[in-house]
Amino acid sequence: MQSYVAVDIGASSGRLMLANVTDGKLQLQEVHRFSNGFTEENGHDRWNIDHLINEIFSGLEKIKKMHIDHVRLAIDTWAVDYVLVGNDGNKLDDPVSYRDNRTCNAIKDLTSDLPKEYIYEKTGIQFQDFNTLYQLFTEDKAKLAKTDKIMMIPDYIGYVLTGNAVTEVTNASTTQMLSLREGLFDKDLLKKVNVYPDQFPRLVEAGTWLGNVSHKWHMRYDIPETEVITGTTHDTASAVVGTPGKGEDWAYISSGTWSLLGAELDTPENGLDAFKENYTNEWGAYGTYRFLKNIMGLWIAQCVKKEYDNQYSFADLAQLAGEEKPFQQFIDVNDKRFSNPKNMIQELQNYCQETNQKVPETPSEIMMAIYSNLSLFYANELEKLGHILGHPITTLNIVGGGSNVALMNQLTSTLAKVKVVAGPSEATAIGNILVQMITSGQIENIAQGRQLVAKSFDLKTYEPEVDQYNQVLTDYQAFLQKVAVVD
Ligand code: LFR
Repeated sequence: MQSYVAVDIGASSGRLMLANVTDGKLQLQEVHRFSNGFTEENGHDRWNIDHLINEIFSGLEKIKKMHIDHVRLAIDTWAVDYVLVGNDGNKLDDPVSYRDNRTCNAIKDLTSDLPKEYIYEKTGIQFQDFNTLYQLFTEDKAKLAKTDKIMMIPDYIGYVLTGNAVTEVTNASTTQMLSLREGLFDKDLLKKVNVYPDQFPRLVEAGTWLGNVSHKWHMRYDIPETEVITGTTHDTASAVVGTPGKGEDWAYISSGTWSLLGAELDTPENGLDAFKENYTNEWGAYGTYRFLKNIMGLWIAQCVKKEYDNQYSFADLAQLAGEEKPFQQFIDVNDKRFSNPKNMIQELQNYCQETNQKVPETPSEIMMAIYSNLSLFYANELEKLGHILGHPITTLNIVGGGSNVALMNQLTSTLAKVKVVAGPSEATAIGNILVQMITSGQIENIAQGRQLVAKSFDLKTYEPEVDQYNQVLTDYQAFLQKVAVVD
């Protein structure tokens, strides 16, 4: 029986999930979990990439102890961040986090002589100041000149493991430097940020063999023989593959640190409406596109949880929220101020005070403010998504850790008047595994993979509660208009 390992690393934690197919069902087991986060080092918020790599080996050692001698493995992580590698093949520095504030003016500066419309028409990618394009724009020029290779985080990890370097497209598309038309890095955009096409390892599709974990690692660690596949290296791309969507009119939310809300498309949608609403066309597995919007997501809850000294679990926090009435205040959860504040609770409270609304004080009030406003934001975006795509969304598949928050699933269903199908919460690891199974020839395509997911995991369905909160969404939309920042 073939064993697969998904190395799935998000902004707050990473883990190794071991998988196989038993009795026609996909079985998943978490064998190792470790923390992730950025800390300030040399003036910037940086990821400790060596720590992440060491943890992968610790996880593989556990697998070997389970008497598994051979595995296939693929890595997925968050997007946009990169490692600069010098001529000696070693990293020049720890990678800077996309939440570092070095790029806060970069969109304005870069687009002063290169219109946004031009960049969007070329790339179809949303404007986020943390995109690789703007990070490279603010990068130390001397360091860039010393850079032999620029590698996205999961590609770099794959390179350290195997010695082979590639640039996988699902993640590379988030750089905002790939040309939709040519399917390659866009020379003009690269020039604008002082990098050359050959500084990126060759582009590959998701589902490409990378190589075996190098001999040198076997000398140091007691690990199984490990064949590395370059899968959907972007965690969101993996999550979409692992979403059991059915029919034509479904949308998804991959709900983790971020909530990524969108639809899977066969052709990019980079027209004026999509541009105005800042929707993105990230490249997916097997020629698909992730047409989506980034929403601040559970990051807000993760920060709050830490600020309460982790005395509550996420389940506790959801229960506390349930003690309050929803919609006691409106919050634009995508306001940049929530991206990396010194103190999230304080930031939420200041926001409510500045907008003359009830200030949430207790953990219950804070949590309900977060969940009800995320649901409102989702419902508002679903309406826009339906408008841009030219058909209403009838089913919303919510996957990822956030799919466990029943309260939010129900509120979203009612506000957006859609059926919500919640689960699996492990969609990212599952999508990572499905792509490995396709590469290995164990299943044929995504459709077959999704059938396997639907058969293997319990999904919960929520229907709209009739006549509840009819006016709330309209009032929220009016509120967003009022507080909108024009740039
Ligand atoms: C989710 C995610 C999003 C990306 C953000 C930053 O984990 O990968 O898709 O926009 O992180 O990389």
